[in-house]
Amino acid sequence: MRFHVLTLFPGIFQGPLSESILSRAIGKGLIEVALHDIRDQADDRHRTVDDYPFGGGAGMLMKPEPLFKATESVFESASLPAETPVILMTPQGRKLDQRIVEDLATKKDLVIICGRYEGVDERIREHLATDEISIGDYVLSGGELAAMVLIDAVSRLVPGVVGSMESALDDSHTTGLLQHPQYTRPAEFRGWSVPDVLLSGNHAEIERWRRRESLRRTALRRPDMLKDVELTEEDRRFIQGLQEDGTATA
Ligand code: 6GU
Repeated sequence: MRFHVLTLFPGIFQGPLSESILSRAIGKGLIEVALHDIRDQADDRHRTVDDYPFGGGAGMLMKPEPLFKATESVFESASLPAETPVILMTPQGRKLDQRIVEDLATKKDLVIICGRYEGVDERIREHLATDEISIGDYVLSGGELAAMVLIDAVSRLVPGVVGSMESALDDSHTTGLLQHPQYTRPAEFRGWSVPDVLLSGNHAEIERWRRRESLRRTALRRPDMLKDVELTEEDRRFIQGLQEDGTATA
């Protein structure tokens, strides 16, 4: 999987890409992150990449010419097929979720444009980007951190990036439910004990407990998620019981 990132601040990516899982994935050749400085495509003496909005108003906008040139140059030099997604990172985009991440993980290449938060010339949206993505309802100084979030989430789904031991399969959001509570040693810490069932060795009971705790936590913290998840009759009865005895609000 190759990510082609167009940014005014390539340095922002160095830290996250040089540590832990992503660094290893790059080392193993499972993912590639090519950083392109948009400023390299500015053609005036001052290497201008932004300008004032027509009609007035606060903030500067990204100019179209350097971004179009930078994108076209990436398509050409990497021989990208025309259908390669060009994603503009912007707070106005559709909100990223695991479903979108799973879809993007099926692509061979992604071109990612990091907008600055004041905005971009509308022609970039209309005639260059094929998709616009936001990572949530808050404002960042630029699209770089959002792009890094996207790259991390997508990379985890590339085969081999996350080891089978740390498998992404039962992560919160992959199952559609929040993850159940987890414990490690010691079995008692400052008087707080690990639930007995987890020490019981009874795997069927442990799975049942985990499912219920996932349901409980999701019902309590993210009830909106329950409508999109497949529930068994037993799941439904459990949730019903939570609502009746008030445990879900405890
Ligand atoms: Cl993609 N960009 C900016 N600037 N702010 C954001 C965002 C993106 N997603 C959430 N907030």
